[in-house]
Parts: sequence; structure tokens; C-alpha cells
Amino acid sequence: MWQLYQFPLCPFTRKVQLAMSEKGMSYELVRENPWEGTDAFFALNPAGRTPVLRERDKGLVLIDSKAICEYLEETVEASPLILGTAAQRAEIRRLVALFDENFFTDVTYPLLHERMKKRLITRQSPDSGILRAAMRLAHEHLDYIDWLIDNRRWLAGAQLSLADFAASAQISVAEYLEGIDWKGHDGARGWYRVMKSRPSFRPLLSVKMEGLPPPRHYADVNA
Ligand SMILES: N[C@@H](CCC(=O)N[C@@H](CS)C(=O)NCC(=O)O)C(=O)O
Repeated sequence: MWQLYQFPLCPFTRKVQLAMSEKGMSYELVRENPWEGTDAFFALNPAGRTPVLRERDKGLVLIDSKAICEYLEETVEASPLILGTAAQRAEIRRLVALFDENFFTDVTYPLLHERMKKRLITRQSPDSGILRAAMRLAHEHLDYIDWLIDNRRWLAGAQLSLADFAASAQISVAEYLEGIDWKGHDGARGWYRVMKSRPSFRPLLSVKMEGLPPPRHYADVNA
């Protein structure tokens, strides 16, 4: 049985969860708060980050969501998520990197820091300037998704791919942390509603971070 080390608002874990569910793989969640920096977790992952995917019986430990998703893609034939020609696969990887790196740095990370870590760990008030900047940058990313969806069926082209799951994983955490305002983004909103309605997405929407409830519309697939 695969074990996935995670905490509920880790967007990279969410991407891995979505990929595994789409591929019909089952896994057990193991709670890990990386900021606690336990020796046991550092022994598993010297970088001290979630997600980590482990298969004890095979003695296999996979680290980093990109490496994990590539491993899944290479080893599980069902529901390919990095698919098409070499150029199409490069486009999927470009968009995965855009959301994993730029969206995370611009939007998800500041929201996690200001609204989750400060509230639950350091007991500080969030910095409203940082939150405003993150929400402004979220609008720019949503503008880009609007453009993609105006021009393509899915984010990376004609097929549903890992790009859609990487983007929606980041957005789902940002939305949980009230950092997404859909006003003026009908294209992106319609696409995200479709993503939210997928069976693979449902389990993510029901999970809560203790002491930090999501807004009411968060789990509503029609919102
Ligand atoms: N490139 C890594 C990034 C993983 C990452 O940054 N994880 C965050 C949680 S979302 C983490 O564990 N941060 C350490 C901490 O919060 O102390 C991946 O794709 O897996």
C-alpha cells in the first residue's frame, strides 16, 4: 500500500493525490507537518518537505511532486496525464512548472504563510499588504487561465492533462485560504468547476485543516 506523507493544505500533495486517483491508485494518508521538522521525517526526506510517497514493502521512497508524478506516469499506464507528441508533452510540463513554481510563489505560499502558519503556528496577525499582493497576482494568473481556456479545450491543449491538475491543486488551496476572487474570470471559473466536479477532486474538498475552516463556497461544485 502506498503511503502519502502530507498535510491537508499542501498543494503539491494535492496534485499527487489527483494524479493517483485519476490513475485508479489507492493510498493511505500519513499526516506530516513539515514545519515541525521531526528527525523521522528528515530521515525520510532530507529536504524536509511534503509530499513524500512511500511503498514500505518495496522499500521505495519517492520525494518531490514532480518526480513522483513522472514516476507514476512511467509506471502506471492507466489515464496518461503527460500525453501527446513531444511538443504537447513539453507544453504540459511548461504549465505544470508555471503553476508549481510561479503560482505557488506568487499566491499559494504567501496565503499559506499569512493565513495558515501565522494563525496556527506563530499566532501572529496576517500582513494585509502581503495578502493584497497575493490576491492581485492571483488575478493575473486567472487572466492567463481565462486566455488558455478561450483558446483550448483544457489548459495545455485538447486533452485533460497534469497541467489541469497542477493548476487546480494550487487554486484549491488558494480558495480554501480565501485568496481567489472569480469576478471577471468566467472562463477560469467554468474550467475550475469542471475540475472540482471530477470524482478525483471530491476527497480533497471534504478535508479540513484543523483550526482553520474553509469558506462556505469552497466545497460547492457550482460556486
Ligand atoms: N518542489 C517540491 C515543493 C514541496 C514544498 O514546497 N512543500 C512545502 C509544503 S506545500 C513544504 O513542505 N514546506 C516546508 C515547510 O513548510 O516547512 C514539490 O513539488 O514537491
